[in-house]
Amino acid sequence: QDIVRKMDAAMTNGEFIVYLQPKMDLRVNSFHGAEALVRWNDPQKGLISPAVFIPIFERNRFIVKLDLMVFKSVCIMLSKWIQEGIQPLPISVNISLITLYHNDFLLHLTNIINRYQVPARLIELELTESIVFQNLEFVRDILLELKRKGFSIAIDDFGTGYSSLNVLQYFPADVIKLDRAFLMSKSNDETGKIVIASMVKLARDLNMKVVAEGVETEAQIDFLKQIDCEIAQGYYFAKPMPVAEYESLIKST
Ligand code: G
Ligand code: G
Ligand code: MN
Ligand code: NA
Repeated sequence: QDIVRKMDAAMTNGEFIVYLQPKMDLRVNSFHGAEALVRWNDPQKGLISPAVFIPIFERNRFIVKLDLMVFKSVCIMLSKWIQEGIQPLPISVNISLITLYHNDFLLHLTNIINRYQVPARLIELELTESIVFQNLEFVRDILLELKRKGFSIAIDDFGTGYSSLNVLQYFPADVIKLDRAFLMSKSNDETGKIVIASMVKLARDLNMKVVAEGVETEAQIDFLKQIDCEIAQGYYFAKPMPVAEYESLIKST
């Protein structure tokens, strides 16, 4: 448990930093909100990508603390914007399956939003698609409870796993996020385009929003607009950036 003590120290030292990546509303060509993505600023190694440390933290369960820290940072940010009279756009937070299963998860979230007086509707919780294959009913109940509290639910990495369309029917999601690999593999040929277009239509018919992830090219944007996909996120618009940079970006528009 030496490593966990080291992680605790890193957290106390403020080594975990929240970046934001904007999401764009393609219909009106304006900001739709942002996704919070954590980075580890290690004093020796510099900025470390979550792709490296999240899997480790999922194994040693430090992820529960980290997800809650990110959630709290986002609440502090939103509450500051509200106090400054800035109309805040929603922010999404990634929640690992381990965190979702933690006994006091709901209690912690409720305590934090109450403490910072943040309306739950400004927060979207992103859960990766694979969660939906384990303990179906248990997960569904938690999601329903989160929705009752006002949070939005997004299914992240959609299209990567073995998701069936059943997932969309059974899980009370508000948003599906089409995985970047899915967009890349499908948007280049006619059959792939039909698959994406049908998925977007299905989601819309089920009253869900669709966010296309990993959008890098103008051609992808044109295609997404053509099939009425409303929201896009990706390097084409902006990479994940420090909070101050995001603030000045949204203030300048
Ligand atoms: O930021 P980047 O694109 O490198 O993120 C890599 C992966 O890490 C993504 O799958 C993302 O969902 C995950 N990730 C980023 N921040 C968090 C976080 O705060 N909590 C969890 N559980 N996952 C995160
Ligand atoms: O799993 P999740 O969707 O949370 O992962 C988000 C990850 O995708 C982050 O690591 C982020 O930096 C990365 N990302 C975001 N936009 C793009 C993009 O346009 N291209 C590529 N290659 N990666 C992206
Ligand atoms: Mn995500
Ligand atoms: Na994704």
